[in-house]
Formats: sequence, C-alpha cells, structure tokens
Amino acid sequence: PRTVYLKDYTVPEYLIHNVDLSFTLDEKNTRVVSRLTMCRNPASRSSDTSLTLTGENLKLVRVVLNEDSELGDKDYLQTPDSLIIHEVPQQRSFVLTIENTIDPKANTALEGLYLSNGMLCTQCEAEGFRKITYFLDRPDVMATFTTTIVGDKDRFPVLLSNGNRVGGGDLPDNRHWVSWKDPFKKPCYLFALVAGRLECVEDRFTTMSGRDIALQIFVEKHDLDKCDHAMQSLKHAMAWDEQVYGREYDLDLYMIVAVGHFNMGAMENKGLNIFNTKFVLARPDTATDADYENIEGVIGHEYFHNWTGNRITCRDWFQLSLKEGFTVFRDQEFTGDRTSRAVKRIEDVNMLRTRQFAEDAGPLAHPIRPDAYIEINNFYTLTVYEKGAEVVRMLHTLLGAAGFRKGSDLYFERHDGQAVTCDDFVSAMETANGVDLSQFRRWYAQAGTPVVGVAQHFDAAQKTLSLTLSQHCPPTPGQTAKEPLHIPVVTGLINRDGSPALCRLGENEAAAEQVVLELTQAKQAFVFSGLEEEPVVSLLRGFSAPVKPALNRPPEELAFLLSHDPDTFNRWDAGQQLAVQVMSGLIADYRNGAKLAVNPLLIDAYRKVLEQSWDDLSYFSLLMTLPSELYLTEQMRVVDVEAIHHAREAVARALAEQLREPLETLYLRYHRDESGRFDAGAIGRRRIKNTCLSYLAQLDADWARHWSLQQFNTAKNMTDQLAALTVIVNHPHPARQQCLDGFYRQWRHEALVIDKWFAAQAMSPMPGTYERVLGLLGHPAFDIRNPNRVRSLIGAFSQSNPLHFHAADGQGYRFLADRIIELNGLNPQVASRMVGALTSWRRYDENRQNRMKAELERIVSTEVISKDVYELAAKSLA
Ligand code: B3K
Ligand code: ZN
Repeated sequence: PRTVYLKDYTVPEYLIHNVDLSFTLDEKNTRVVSRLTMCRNPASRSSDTSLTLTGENLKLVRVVLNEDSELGDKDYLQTPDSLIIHEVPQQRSFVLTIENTIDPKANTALEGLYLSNGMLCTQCEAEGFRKITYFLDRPDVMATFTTTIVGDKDRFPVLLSNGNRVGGGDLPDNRHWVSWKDPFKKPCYLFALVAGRLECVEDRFTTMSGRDIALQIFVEKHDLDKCDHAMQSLKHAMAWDEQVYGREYDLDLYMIVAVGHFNMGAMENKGLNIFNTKFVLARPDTATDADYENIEGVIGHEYFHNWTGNRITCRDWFQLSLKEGFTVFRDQEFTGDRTSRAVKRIEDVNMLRTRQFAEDAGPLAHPIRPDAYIEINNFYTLTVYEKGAEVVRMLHTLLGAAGFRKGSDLYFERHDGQAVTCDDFVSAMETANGVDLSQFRRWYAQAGTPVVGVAQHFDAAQKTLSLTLSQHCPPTPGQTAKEPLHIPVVTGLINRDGSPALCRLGENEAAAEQVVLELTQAKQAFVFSGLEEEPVVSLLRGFSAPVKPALNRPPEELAFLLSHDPDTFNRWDAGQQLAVQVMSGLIADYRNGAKLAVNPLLIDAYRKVLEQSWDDLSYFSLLMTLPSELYLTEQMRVVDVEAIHHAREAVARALAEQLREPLETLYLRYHRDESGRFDAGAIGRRRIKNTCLSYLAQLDADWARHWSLQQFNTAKNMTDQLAALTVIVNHPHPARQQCLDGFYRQWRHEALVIDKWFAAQAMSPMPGTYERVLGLLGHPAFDIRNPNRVRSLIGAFSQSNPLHFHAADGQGYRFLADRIIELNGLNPQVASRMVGALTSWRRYDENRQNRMKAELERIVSTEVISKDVYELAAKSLA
C-alpha cells in the first residue's frame, strides 16, 4: 500500500466551483448524476492537461463534457480508484457531467452511501465521497452544492441533504423529489444525504442578531420520546458559541439525524449532522448520567465544527488536528461551563493519561500533525483529538482567555471560507497577541510525552525557593532526537499550615496566587522570593501541559496536598498519586508472594475525604475513586495484569472494611430515587451513592449483596440500574444470571441498552468471562455488522478488561485476532479500531509478547487485508 506524505502536498490542479448532484434512490442500485462546473487552478504549476478524479466501487454509465459531447472509451481511462480524462479545457471553465451507479446494500464498510435499518445515509469524511461519485475528493477543493433526491414515497418519505430546501414535488409511480441548496462553499467530505422513514422533533433558536433558526432532530418513530436532551443540548451549544466565541449559526435550518449503524460518534456535515444513536437518544430509564453528559458534549462538538471545521476547514488531512483539536477544546470548555469544571477536567485528563499517553509511548506514536499515513481513517486518534485539544489549551493558558479570544477572532476573520493549516491557526494567535510562538509550534511536529523533571532548593537566608525544571522526551518511531518544547507549567505554593503562599518570581514581579512558568529550555531555574518558610509546591495545576512530571513525593506530602491544594485538579491528583504509590508497593508484594497489607496512611487520607462536607458530590466521588487498572498499567515497566488487578482489589477491600460505616451512611443518605432529574445535584448524589455501593460490594456480605439486588430491582433510572447490575456482575452474586436475564427481557427492544448489557458482561473480572464473551458472539442479539455491538462486546473485552483479555494462555488474543480478520472483510474502519489492543505487546512479559506478536503476524498475513488493518498491524510489528 502507498504512503502519503505531508511534504508532497501540492495545490489541486483543478478547482470545482459548483456541484449539481441528483440521486435516484434504490437500495441496490442508486443512480448518481453529478454536474461539475470546474476550471484549471491558476495556482497550479503542473503542465498536465488531463484530469484525474478519484472514485471507488462505482459503476460508470457515461461522461459528458460541456453538456453536448459524450466522451467515448478513448477519451478516458478507468482504474480501480480513479477516472482519468485525457484532455480537458485549460483556458476557460467547463462542465463535466458524470453518471454512475452505486450499491448501498452491499456497502458494509459504512462509508459512502449505505443502509442502516432500512434508511439510506452517508458518511464521507475522510475520503468517502469517492464511493458516491468521481470527484476531486480532497478538503482544499471547496464548492457550492445543489442536491436533488428522487425516491419512493413509502420507502423514503423523508429526503434530506445539506443547506436549505429549495424545491420538491410528486412524480409518477409513487415517487417524489426534493431539492436542497447549500450556499456555503464546502469540501465534499461535508456532503450528506439521508432518506428513509424518519420522524422529526422540531424546535427553534433565535441567534444573537435576531435570526430565527429551525432545529430538527430526525429519528425512527419509537425513539421520538428520547430527543429532548439532545435538543436542549443543541440550543445550549448555539448560545455558548455566541457568548464565548462570538460565533453565530449561518443557515436557516439545522438538522440532526440519528442512525443505528455508524463507525464513530457523529459527523458534522454542513446543516445536516449525522449521529450515532448513542449520542442522541436519552430517556432517564434508558440512558445513564454519563450518556447524558456525552450527548451534550458530542452535540456541542459537532455544532462547534460549523465554524471550526466547516466555515474554516483543513487544507489536507495532515491538518486534521486544526479542526479536531480546537473543536475538542471547545467542547471540553462547553461541558466544563455546563457541568462541573473540576470534574470535566479530571475526566479528560484521565482519558489522556491512560489511553493517549499509551498511544504516544507505543509503536503508533505520531505528532498531532502526522507527516505520513497509509490510511487517513487510522489518524482519527486520541493524539490528534485529545492531545490536539491539550495543545490548544496550552495556547489558552499562555495567552490568557482574552488573548486567546483575540487570536480566535483573527483566525475567523482571516480564514473564513478557506482550507488552511495548523500553522495558520498558530500565526493568527501570534499576530493577535504580538508574541513569538515559533518554539511552541514544535508541539505540532513532535510525538511523544515529555517528562518534566523537578528539583527544588530552599534558601532560608535569602528566603528564596529555586525550582529547576528540566524536560526530555523519549524517542518515538522515526523521531529519535527531540527538541525542547514550550511548556506552560502552572504553579502555586502552599505554606506548611495549608494556607496559600504568594508567588513572587524575581524581584519586580507582582505577587500572585499562581504563576505560569514557561519552560522552554532543556533545563531552567525559576526563583521565587519573599518566602518565610519552605512551601509545598503545587505543580502543573489543572494539568497545564500533556507531560509526565517526574516527582517522587513522600506519601505525607501527597496526603497534605490532598487536604490543602486549592487547585481542584492537583488535589485530586495528589490522592491518585498516593494510591498509585501504595498500589505499586502491593504489586511488588503480590509478585513476591507476600501478604498484601495496605498502608494505613492511604486509609486515613480517604477517611479525611469522607469526613469533609462537599458541595460538588461528583468531585467528591472522583476523590473516592481509585486509579484504574489501565492507569496502573501505564505506571509499570513490564505490565503484570494479575498483580495490578489483585493489588487494586486489595486496596478497595481494605477501604471498604475500614471505612464501612461512613460508606454505608453515605449510601443510605443518597439512596432515595430521583429519576428524571439531571441537574448537577442529582447527578452528584447518584454518583457518590454508586461509588459507595461498589466499595460495599467488596465486603462479601449478604446484606451488601441484598442492597445491590434491591437497587437493581427498584431502580427507575438507568444510572442506578446499570450501577447495580455492574456490581452484581463483577462480584459473586447468587442472583447474577437472574438479573442479566431480567435486564435483557426488559430492554430487548432498546438497542443502546442491550449494548450496555453486552459490555457489562464483557468487562467483568469474574472467572469464566472469556467463555461468556465467546458464547455471546452467538447470541441472537449479537450482530458483527453493527459497530456499536462490536464495540460493546469485542471492544469492551479487549480494551477494558485487561485481566481476561491478557490471560496468559493467549486465548483473549486469539479471540480478538479472529474477530479482526472477520471484520476486515466487512468493515475495515471498525476492524482497525480493534487492532489497538494488540499493539502494545512490547509492554508485556515474554510469553504474552510472543502470543500477541503471533496474532499480529497472523493478521498481517491475511490474504485480502485492508489498508486500515494492515497499517496498524504492520507498524506495530516493525
Ligand atoms: N469529523 C468526524 C470524524 C470522522 C471520522 C472519519 N473516519 C467526527 C468528529 O470529529 O466530529
Ligand atoms: Zn470533530
């Protein structure tokens, strides 16, 4: 397979100004007529007078140049992925009409035009439009689109595309047509079409300039009662973008369609978002609090793309983080403003430090702006998205909220309607603020997670504290030598009595509660003055940079920070680091066959947390939650899944035993049912209650088992029901099977709830999980063609059940490889997402290494292998 390089970028040889599409729908044979108004690109220096359009899986019917001359066989050449027209006009614009047919029913890859539960829908990003018709399928070719759809009135009563509806009517043979016009220039990856039996929920929004926008959410009929939250989320997102970024919506209509078969979360097509049902549908009894939060976040994310992605798009796919990093940053801030800022930040960092750091330390590490790819769909990664958002967040930290807004204003002003680069974004920030960000730009090009070293020296006579920070970044594939990065380290000081100490850097600086230390050299000292006693340093507040601080704090100091740090992130993190220290000790004990005795300091620290009164109960729950097995995995040189599991269990059990009383009291205090309430208060009460329940379940006591069964049987909201089921499935419980069966019967008509049923079983640490997962593959509700189902069973098992997936006999690995090989032929994108669990083989013991490698080799040697799967498997073996 061919590798594409950023350094090879050249401007397009031709431009397309206008696209006139017409679709005659049929499940197996849809006819597409595309009329392109185009011309030679004056900026192109190529002297080639032929025109190459991309296209895959298309049946060409005819090609007509300038309305009248139908081209013959000799005038063009068809290859498996292109159509080359030997000669087109060079001096004036011309019209090219192409007619072709496609087969949506055979499209199991869910890219291009495909079927989902009888409805036709599209997914074009990144390169799916070429599966609809021949085109210049690249984001820097931007055109206005008009789309006419013709279809059977019974099978396709609703016909949608981008923009505003400009016409429609009846046709003979029980057919009808609708025309749509999108006045905004866009690349073809933002094209969308939906047709089917859909019902719609409608609302309105008045923009800041007084324009009235119609909002519509389209779903299957039985889901009409699950759209409220999505609609509210959309209105909140629209208002937020006006308030925070001054950005207003531009069309008169905003449509969202929910489909049951979708490769990822959602897609920001202009004026017609297409969503995975998972990120739209919610009713208190079917969706958890986490689902509600995710829906608001994803609805926001896709809405924010209208400016950061659609109005201003990417020049080429290497610039993906331009729109994704910025838009993730925007949605994170939106959620932070809507819910609890502290909790949102912790959740985001948790994900970054477990999953993204692992990616950045493994064989697939790449910069947020990659410089080469085989299959671009493989680069919709945690690095491009989440680390990309961290890079934007660092700009926000360095420039301040007002400076950042000046920069974003200039960015929108300069580049509206253009396809641009990450560098253009940084330049706008630079110019608007009169700063030099040349060193900061290295974040875009350099992969790997930097390690920041810290040394501190207090001079009592001078009353100064000197803090020496250093940085180094381990090598990543293809990048051995790394250069120092520009790292903002937000720092505060705390006196020994727990009160904040003012930070005064140098002599003339004003004192502040915290400062941004700008680490730009390999090693750099910062001197704080005016200090009567040696303070405790609170470093990297709010996790101000995606780095690993190399700090070895004594446990007493961590306990101190857990009680006193005014920074909510660092306070939580101190508790996490303390737990990691204790668990690391236990991991070593387990490996040596020693008894696991939990350090009382940790129990005391948690007791103190329990004794305080907290306003934000969600934050309180996070303080009470131990670091995950995956986070512990990241801390070990050679991962020992069993030791990690047992060490963590031992700590959880010790906490449950020794803090039983306060945990019980808390559980009972918040036990009352508050179904249907989704304010921060009710969410927090459910969260702390369920955190307590999962501790109490460690006790191996009949009364605790009774409590979880009781909660399972009486819960009226999915958060409480699923929390109880999870506890029952994760521990020995006599009613286990009965609960699973009951849950299935109750929810068999709700696909998204059945996904949870599969996932809960796949993630259980109980013995027999592998056999159960294998058995579930044959369950009538399992469907390997549905990505949500694949993720809920195969994804959950391989990515969230380290204990069983990494079983020493290798059966978990073999299971996964078999599924990947099967999926490879059906849906390469979903298949390649599943490869991830095998790529970290270098982190395990020799036995597991060999078994994982053998499975990767088996995958690579599959006869017909997709580019998607090949790229990840081959690169991880290299
Ligand atoms: N832009 C889409 C992702 C498309 C993925 C293509 N393989 C969703 C999003 O990030 O908003
Ligand atoms: Zn996005």
